[in-house]
Amino acid sequence: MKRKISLLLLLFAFIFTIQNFAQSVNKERIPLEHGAHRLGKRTDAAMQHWRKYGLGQFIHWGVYAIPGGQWDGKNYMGAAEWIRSWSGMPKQDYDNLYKQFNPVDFDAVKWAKQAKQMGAKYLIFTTKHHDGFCMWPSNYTDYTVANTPYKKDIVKALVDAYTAEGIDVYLYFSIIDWNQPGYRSVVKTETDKAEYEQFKQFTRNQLIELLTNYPQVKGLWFDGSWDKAWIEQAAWVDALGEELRSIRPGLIIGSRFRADDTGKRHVDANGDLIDDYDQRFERNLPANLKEVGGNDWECVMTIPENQWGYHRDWSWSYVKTSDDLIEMMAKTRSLDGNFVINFGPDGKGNIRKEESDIAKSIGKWLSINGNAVYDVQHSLLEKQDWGYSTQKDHKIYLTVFNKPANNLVRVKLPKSKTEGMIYVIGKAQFLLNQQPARIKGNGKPATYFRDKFGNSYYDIILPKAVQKCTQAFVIELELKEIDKKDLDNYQQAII
Ligand code: FHN
Repeated sequence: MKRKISLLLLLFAFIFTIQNFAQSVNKERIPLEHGAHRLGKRTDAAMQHWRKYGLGQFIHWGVYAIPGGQWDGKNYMGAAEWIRSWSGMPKQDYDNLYKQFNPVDFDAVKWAKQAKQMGAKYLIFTTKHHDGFCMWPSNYTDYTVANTPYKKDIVKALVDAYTAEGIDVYLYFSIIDWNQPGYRSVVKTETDKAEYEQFKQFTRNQLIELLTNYPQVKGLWFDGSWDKAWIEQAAWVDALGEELRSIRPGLIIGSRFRADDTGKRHVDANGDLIDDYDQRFERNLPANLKEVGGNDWECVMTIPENQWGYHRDWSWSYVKTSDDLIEMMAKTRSLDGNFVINFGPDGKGNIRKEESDIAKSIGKWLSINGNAVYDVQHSLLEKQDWGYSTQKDHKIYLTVFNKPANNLVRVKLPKSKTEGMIYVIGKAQFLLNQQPARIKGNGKPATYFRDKFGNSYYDIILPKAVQKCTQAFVIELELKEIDKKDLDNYQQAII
């Protein structure tokens, strides 16, 4: 019997070893020439600055703003900037829209001032969407703003106005171009191949042109790079990326530009992020830091369900409120990302009232609570039911989105990493207006306690003024690491 058990154990040990060996072989890195060119985050000044932004503004604007999702009496429920490809609108009608493009109300300075008031630190602007219409006077096609009744360079106006307000500018550029004869989503024949080569050169020329014309831009924001034809050009696209970076040192490019040698996008076949930050979280937020995978990342978000360009009719989908967006922004920041809110101005150049109201309301909230959003990272605290937390040095910002019904915010403190030390709150205050208010807790102290598992907590009783708050509010804490024996002195430290 004993012998049988020993043999069985030996067999298990053998299977275990083989499994481990197989796993370690699998873990071997796949040699890639065009995968990630760096492991871990970029550490240069440009990228460190990008990390501090917190909030950005996206603007989708082009000739699709003229129909605004409606044509010939019909409402097209899909994304308004795609109307050219929905069955119903004749392509010829769409391709002639530019002859009517005359946004007489467009005022770049007004937009930039509004973005600043909202608290945006960067702009992403659609220089060219999938329809191929260029918002700048490109030398490489006639399908540009220069040939509209408006004539003027919109990209220049925006780059100048936003830069003047201290808002960094990034240029959105679609790889898909429905207007170019050489464009293909798939290359099948020799003719396709030859024409696609011309399209590649055209794309390269336009990108170099954009970087040359607008030297202030900080980065390029690519879209439509999911085409099989583009994915197959990994080596060429990689070289183009290098060329663009050499034209503008510090240039920031997200993970939507190029695929690796095996066709993988965003992260390469070894699981490493391609280029500077992860763009996968469009209209979605990661659940936790694990999903973020230690990468820089950004979430671009629409206000209605899925409309980027101007759509006249927002009645058929849920329209996010400023509170929805504030919660998403707080969550994004607690997970080390940047949050970007999309605006879709109309064909005349007006920003719709709903968007302006949101900009105002977010701006008001940020003017009080901006410390919790700008230049912060995820905090030492674990995720807790009341909301989200961020940190800068020893300051921790709690964005309380779910105000507890008992008006008591219980903060679970992190475990100190230093032997014999413990974290306590040295000071806490509510950011209720421009002048932070010290916590007075209705005369009751906020109390510290430890549970039987050794976890420590602070219970913060909300003062009357905060109890009345109908929006998310922020509590600023200052954490101190102290010796356990000194704990008694800190029991009432936040009063
Ligand atoms: O197809 C586009 C869409 O119209 C919009 O521009 C968004 C913005 O991120 N990008 C594509 C969809 O992922």
